[in-house]
Amino acid sequence: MHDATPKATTVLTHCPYCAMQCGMALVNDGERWSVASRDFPTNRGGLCRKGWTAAALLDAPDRLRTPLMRDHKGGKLRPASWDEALDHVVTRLEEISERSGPDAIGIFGGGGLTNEKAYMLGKFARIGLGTANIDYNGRFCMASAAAAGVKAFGLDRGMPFPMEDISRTQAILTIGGNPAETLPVMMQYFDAQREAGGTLIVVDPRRSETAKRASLHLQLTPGTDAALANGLLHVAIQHGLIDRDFIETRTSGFEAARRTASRYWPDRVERITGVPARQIEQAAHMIGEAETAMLLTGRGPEQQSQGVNNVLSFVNFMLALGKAGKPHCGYAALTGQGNGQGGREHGQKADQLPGYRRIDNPQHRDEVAAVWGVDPADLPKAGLSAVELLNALGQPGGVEALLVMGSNIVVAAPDSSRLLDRLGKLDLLVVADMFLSETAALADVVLPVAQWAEEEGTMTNLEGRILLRRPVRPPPDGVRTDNEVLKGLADRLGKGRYFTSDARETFEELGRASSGGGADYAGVTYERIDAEDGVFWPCPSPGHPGTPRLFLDRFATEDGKARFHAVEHRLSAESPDAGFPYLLTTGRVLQHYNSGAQTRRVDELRAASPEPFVEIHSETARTLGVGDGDLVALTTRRGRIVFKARLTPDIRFDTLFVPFHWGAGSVNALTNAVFDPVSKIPEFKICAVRIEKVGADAARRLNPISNN
Ligand SMILES: Nc1nc2c(c(=O)[nH]1)N[C@H]1C(S)=C(S)[C@@H](COP(=O)(O)OP(=O)(O)OC[C@H]3O[C@@H](n4cnc5c(=O)[nH]c(N)nc54)[C@H](O)[C@@H]3O)O[C@H]1N2
Ligand SMILES: Nc1nc2c(c(=O)[nH]1)N[C@H]1C(S)=C(S)[C@@H](COP(=O)(O)OP(=O)(O)OC[C@H]3O[C@@H](n4cnc5c(=O)[nH]c(N)nc54)[C@H](O)[C@@H]3O)O[C@H]1N2
Ligand code: SF4
Ligand SMILES: [Mo]
Repeated sequence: MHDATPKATTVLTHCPYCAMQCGMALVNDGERWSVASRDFPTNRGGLCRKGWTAAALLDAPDRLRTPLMRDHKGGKLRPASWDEALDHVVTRLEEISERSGPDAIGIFGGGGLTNEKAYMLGKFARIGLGTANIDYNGRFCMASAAAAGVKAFGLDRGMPFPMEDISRTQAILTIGGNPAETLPVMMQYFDAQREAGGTLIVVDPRRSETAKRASLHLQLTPGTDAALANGLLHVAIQHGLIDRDFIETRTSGFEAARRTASRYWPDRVERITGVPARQIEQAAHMIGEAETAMLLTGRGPEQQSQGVNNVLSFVNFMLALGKAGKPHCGYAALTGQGNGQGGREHGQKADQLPGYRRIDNPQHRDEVAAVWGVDPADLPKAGLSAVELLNALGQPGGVEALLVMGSNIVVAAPDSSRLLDRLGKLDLLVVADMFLSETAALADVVLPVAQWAEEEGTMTNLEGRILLRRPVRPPPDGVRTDNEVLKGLADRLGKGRYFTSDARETFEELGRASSGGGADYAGVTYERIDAEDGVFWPCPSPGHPGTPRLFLDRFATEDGKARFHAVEHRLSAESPDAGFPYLLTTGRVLQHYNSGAQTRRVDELRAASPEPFVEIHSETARTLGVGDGDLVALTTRRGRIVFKARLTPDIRFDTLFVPFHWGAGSVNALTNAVFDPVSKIPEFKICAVRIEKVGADAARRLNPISNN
């Protein structure tokens, strides 16, 4: 442990960033906060570079400390008092609601919010404002995996087993996930698995940091995941690797999946995916012959217009092998955001009420209305999903006011130039953030809120383990918590009696509201979380131990069986053509987190990774006359942005990769907002693109969002 001076204060809490939610200690030496290691069962003392440097956020010089307002469109943001800002917001919201109905008000939440905030935000939308239109950035993130999990297993918990099980499985199949950069501290379990003789197969168009550690890397063409999965299933059936007993007793729907897979023989799959037939056979055998095996998916296959089907097709393969619902076997989606798991359970989704209840289910409506003390008939219906909501901004009959809490949509949403236009047409944009993010900078009203270590609250990590974040200090003067903001608005709307800003009270209420639902928190208290190093849901009563492992006896479907789904390979929305001959895919680097609003404010991270770039294969670059560090313009049907070229042998010849963490030159000016019909996730991972070398002048003209 840390050798703190006697005067030092130490607070045990968790990292502000990803779904690992690594345990950390924050130490104050009397002057500044710094991060120290904490032995917690998930990260076991480990932190990645983002975690180690997180304390810099607390002292960030450009931290917002007062509400800001604009007196008229196009005017400058000026400081305002909380009363002035909240009064103004409520006056405008009431006008808009009166004129156009409550659904003209939209709310956009985030998977980084604590459970208490996500829950309150959903409640605020439904009974504070009466709007149906609330959704959140998890729609960009876990939506496909979640929908597939419900379809196949009847319940979506990203990882249905504790993370440590990864080290105990013989074979791992990772599809389009790069945990070596995105969940770095988890790699200790992969390393232990490999040291115990296990194998790792990685499916990714790039030889990512994770793929570099793999026993086998299948470097597929972006957007061909379902073809590859069908190919694996085809081989498994042909070569007698499947588990007939498991299929018979624990699954349904195999026959249709088998028929579909019969058309995906390895040579054909090689032609579609670019993965050699021999490697497909090898992979099927490595997983099929292992005693135990796991499937892990990241955003690669999920953030596609076929995202749900892509996941289902790989789940088919695992089910056929009997590698699910058994110890050290199963499917996990690698959840992304800090509270990406809890944030998708408690009602900030357009179609959802707390505890994974559905807003279109009469019984679920009754149950939640009873806890809230309202008439179920007064609860709105399902609203617009994230992309649909953003598409409706400023449109006739659409959404006229938007409250954003926990997302930097200008950087993170697809087809962002179109979004910028529509944001400009809103009557009212309100953003709650601790920094003047690119989105906050466009707002009519900016509300400065507390950071992660300045308030209490729970987060549910990627294993479904509920954790407690402890404050190290109260928020600075002039700053309020998100739930104080919601309470302040609710008071002014005459709905204050339904709301509290107290985190513990909120968590108790959440426990009641989730009771009996799929994600049941009723038996969890802050004290238990503290004493037990986290509690796994479902935990329906105080005496219940929590549920580290799901599905061991039965799946959560009505008949207890997991379901196969016959899935065909379909083309993504755009394929390369003469005008746009390459595939553009997007993702992450280790040093930055999501839109970068936080990590770009940490000097060490900014120095380590200062600007956006495009990864291009060295051979492709050579044919284009592009050298390492040259400026290139990428053009898609939606926009044109200049990047620095980074030459690498580790990407396919036909594919370009750009991380999305920067405001200036956000790659999302290029991405396609088309979405999956079931999950409504946008196709961040695939569009057609042209690349050409340009000079420095062009760079200045072509990047629309100013730097931040
Ligand atoms: N350092 C860091 N860590 C993070 C985050 C961060 O921003 N930075 N964000 C967090 C969040 S919110 C999330 S959701 C997770 C995301 O975690 P990951 O899913 O691991 O991250 P990505 O980089 O988005 O995508 C993973 C891989 O998908 C590959 N890929 C691209 N197209 C395809 C395709 O068509 N098929 C397949 N199979 N693969 C493809 C990419 O090459 C990339 O290596 O990370 C979390 N952790
Ligand atoms: N091209 C491309 N685009 C992508 C992706 C991709 O792979 N490619 N991935 C998508 C995915 S998976 C995700 S999750 C999104 C993430 O992208 P965003 O939704 O932008 O998420 P963050 O950057 O984490 O932004 C959170 C914002 O909320 C603020 N914030 C943090 N904590 C709190 C809090 O407690 N309260 C309030 N009020 N504010 C807070 C931060 O300062 C920041 O401004 O991006 C999506 N966009
Ligand atoms: S792995 Fe995630 S939670 Fe852990 S230190 Fe890094 S960013 Fe923080
Ligand atoms: Mo995400």
